[in-house]
Amino acid sequence: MEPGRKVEVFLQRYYQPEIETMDPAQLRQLQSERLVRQVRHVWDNVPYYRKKMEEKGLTPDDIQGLEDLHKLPFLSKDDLREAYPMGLLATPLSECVRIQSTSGTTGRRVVAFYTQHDVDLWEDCCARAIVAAGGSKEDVCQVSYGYGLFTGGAGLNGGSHKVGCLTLPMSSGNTERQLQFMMDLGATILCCTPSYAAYLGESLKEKGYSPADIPLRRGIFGAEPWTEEMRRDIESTLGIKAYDIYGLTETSGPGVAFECQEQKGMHINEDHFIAEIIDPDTGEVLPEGSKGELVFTAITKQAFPLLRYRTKDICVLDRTPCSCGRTHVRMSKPMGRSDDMMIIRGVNVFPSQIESVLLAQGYSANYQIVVDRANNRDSLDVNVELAPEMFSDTVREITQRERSLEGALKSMLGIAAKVHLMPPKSIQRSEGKAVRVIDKRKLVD
Ligand code: DLL
Repeated sequence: MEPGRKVEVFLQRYYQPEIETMDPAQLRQLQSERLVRQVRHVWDNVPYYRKKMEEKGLTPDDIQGLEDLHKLPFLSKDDLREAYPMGLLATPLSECVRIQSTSGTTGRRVVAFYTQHDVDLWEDCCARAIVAAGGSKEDVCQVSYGYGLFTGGAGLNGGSHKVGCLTLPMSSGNTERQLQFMMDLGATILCCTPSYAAYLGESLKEKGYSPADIPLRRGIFGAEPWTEEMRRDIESTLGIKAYDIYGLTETSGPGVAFECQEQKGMHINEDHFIAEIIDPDTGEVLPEGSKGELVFTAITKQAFPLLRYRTKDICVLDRTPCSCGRTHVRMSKPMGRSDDMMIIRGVNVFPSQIESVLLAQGYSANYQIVVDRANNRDSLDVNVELAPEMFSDTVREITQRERSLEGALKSMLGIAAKVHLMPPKSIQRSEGKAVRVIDKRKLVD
């Protein structure tokens, strides 16, 4: 156990035990029935989807169960753009009670619609995640994901209510007040992005507090990639156990998958989502255990039910039994997105590879990757912040540190990177999803 981490007590094992531990054959049967019903629902109500099925020569009768899933066409972000804003809506607008949306820096935003039934099921998924992390009605749950259009705040807020936690709807930002409320109101669970958790940990230390001074016991972090090294870092600075949670706006938001206390991947809520892994280049469905792009079919959503939606997240599914007793399949941490992968001098580079080298060498996750191109040659620069105690090093020591990091990066990536060590606090902190890659080649194209 990390120093400063408090003792863990699990008062409740599951939020919906009958579903979370359902016999796998029964679960497949449930998925089949729901799939058949959902295909009929989109066929009847979404002309856009009906056309896509017709183009493949399909009618709902061709989908009799899970074994026919592969026949359905994929949906991608391009379809969402084309059908924006309401072309994929499957219920009358008057049945919808909510929208949420992505932060979408490029292209059109994704707008997802929810009926009250959809909100309920989504909150159940988030409640499962909170209970799996050891949460119960005895907890005070500080939700520091952004509220508003982003799904993080709304989803965890709803889940926390369902579990019966006292919910602190902090939203992101105002770090001073976050720490004050955490202490004054006795927050035991923190929900936010891992980069904001790291920032809160850093601010706590700066204020002269130790992990033992705060009541927090667990964190539920997601919405962006984070490495095991970053998990250990956050766990020790906040004195908690940190759990991963995954989801995307298109499928409702957080809670599509979550970690249990075993932390051997995230259980996908398979009664609501069917997961497949495909080859991102050919679209071919890959055998279980293969690494590829995750595809989801939402089988219970009413208003915005995407079928075979390509997430672009690259991961592996694992069906080996989990000792927590949950029977739902587990997904690995996304190893990056197929559209996150940078090709630098012909080599595939994922930001997560760079992050694990930095954290393994004792640096924090405050870094920025800058890719550029001059004279037809790609350059890779990594700006890394020094911890205050390293900053006093001599120029020679700093240069040595830079060379050592460059060596480690070269052996991880197979290509050379230039490292620049920067003064403490020189890289902007993130209150939501961190922006760690600046690809100037893309800005020019
Ligand atoms: O980030 C939903 C969410 C909110 C998940 C709070 C977890 C907690 P979007 O903004 O639509 O939705 O972004 C979805 O974020 O396709 C992944 O690439 C990435 N992502 C989400 N969770 C994780 C995670 C929310 N645990 C996109 N690890 C997804 C790595 C994640 N990447």
